[in-house]
Amino acid sequence: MMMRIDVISAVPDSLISPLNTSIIKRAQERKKVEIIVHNLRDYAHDKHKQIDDKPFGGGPGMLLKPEPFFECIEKLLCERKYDHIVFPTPGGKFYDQSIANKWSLAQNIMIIAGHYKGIDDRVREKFATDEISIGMYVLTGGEIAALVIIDSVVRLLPGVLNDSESALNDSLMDGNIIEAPYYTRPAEYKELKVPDVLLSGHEKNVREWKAEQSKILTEKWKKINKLEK
Ligand code: 6GU
Repeated sequence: MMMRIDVISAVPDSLISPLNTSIIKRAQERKKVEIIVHNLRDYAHDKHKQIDDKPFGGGPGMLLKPEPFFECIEKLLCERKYDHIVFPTPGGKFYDQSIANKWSLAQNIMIIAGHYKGIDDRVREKFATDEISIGMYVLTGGEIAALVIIDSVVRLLPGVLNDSESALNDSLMDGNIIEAPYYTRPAEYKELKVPDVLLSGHEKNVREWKAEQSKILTEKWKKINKLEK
């Protein structure tokens, strides 16, 4: 069965073109995933189609109202079960490859893309099963986090990547190995040269060079990110 991902957003246009580009587009064409973007405004039923309102207790800015989210989410929950109802928020658990690996086994995922300080908290409280942050920085909304999650999950689905794009020897898989750099023609460009060993045709030397580079880059990566040592 094909995976289904529903995303609810007040700014659905921000999701459409990234999801219809490159490998994620191809994954949908190959029927490996169905991604459905829901416009929050379609669930506003008052005469002005209002989806935001002033926060109780004061403070700057507007909040997304609970009712359109509840309507949309409850409709989806009537139609199918969801393995994960994801709520992107700076306060959530840090997203990583092991979460992507787990979620790639799901049948149905829902992502509720609100805005920071922009969503009535009862939506999170009532529906979220997974609260996720994508890093230590502040974004204007959950949409970019939703795209990060979708991209990292969909590329793991069987039949999405071609052999040449294979996920098997990726950087940041469980061994935390950073790969050696890659080069293509021309062998020299603006005085910048491709390492000789890669031009040599000597398979064993190439293999050893890649392993050595991978080790050096992995150590450097650990150091700049203050991991162990
Ligand atoms: Cl998931 N959302 C927002 N708005 N900001 C973030 C984030 C999520 N993760 C890190 N910063």
